[in-house]
Amino acid sequence: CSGTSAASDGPKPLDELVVGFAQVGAESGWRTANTKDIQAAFEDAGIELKFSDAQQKQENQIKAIRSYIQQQVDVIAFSPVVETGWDAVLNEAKAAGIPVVLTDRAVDSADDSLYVSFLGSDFIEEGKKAGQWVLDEYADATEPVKIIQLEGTTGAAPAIDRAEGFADVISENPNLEVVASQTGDFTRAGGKQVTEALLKSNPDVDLIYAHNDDMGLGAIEAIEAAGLVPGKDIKIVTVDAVHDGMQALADGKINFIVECSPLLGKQLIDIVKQINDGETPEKRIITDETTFTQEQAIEALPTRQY
Ligand code: GZL
Repeated sequence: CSGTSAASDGPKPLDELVVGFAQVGAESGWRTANTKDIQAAFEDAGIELKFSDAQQKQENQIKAIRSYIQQQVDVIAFSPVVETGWDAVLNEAKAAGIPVVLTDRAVDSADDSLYVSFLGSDFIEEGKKAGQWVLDEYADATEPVKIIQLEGTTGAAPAIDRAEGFADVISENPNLEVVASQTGDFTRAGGKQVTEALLKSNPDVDLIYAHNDDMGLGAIEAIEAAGLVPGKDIKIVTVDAVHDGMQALADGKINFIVECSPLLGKQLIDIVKQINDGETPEKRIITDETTFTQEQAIEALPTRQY
């Protein structure tokens, strides 16, 4: 029974619905929180979820989507590890009449009929919020402010957009200069390795902008191994606001975090129900999120869900 049955035979009982989800991997605290939230939401809704972990490899996600098409699931949802290379498999899902929902990350496809809805953050906005904090922090700087950027996975929407938003805002102050920018692949180990290398070639760096908390946490390890004090000798700004990042912020090792909510499960269930009821979900659903200073992290930590 393919996805078109909802349109032709009316809604299915929820306990007959099957959704295939192709997850990126388990590369960061954000990703594990996202997976847990999605699995819990399907559990609560009584809707069957077939789940795959692609270990951050696009070919594994494509394989998983093809297998969901073979199994004729009612809906396919996934977080594209990178923006490009999806048209072929998404056209196969379309030909099979199976609606596709993008969660978290975007595809760059020109044909937006290939997915029903895109649920996730505005990553450019996140980059701008990080840039604004840096602009404010160094508003009175008379000397050049040297910045290292730890990029997310090469080609991933959050990496591309967080870099774009950040660069856009800091360009307002010519003193602010990104002296080095390299991918740490959104992982703690990647953040540590890249920071170790870049500190050697840029020993006088003032600030590290990491596209996620995990790479920022790796940078903290590298900074401390170099005998420097994170948050003081080298300031750190990150994105996500997962528990370990918020703890480092509360401890003063990170200076500012832009939140990126992984809690997409309930909204994904709403989209699946709308599709099942033959309704048309909103094409773009942007998640609500905020930012945290040290004081706000100390305040928020005790009640954080993840
Ligand atoms: C953002 C998400 C990113 C997180 C990282 O929505 O795609 O991937 O910022 C995660 O922590 O690895």
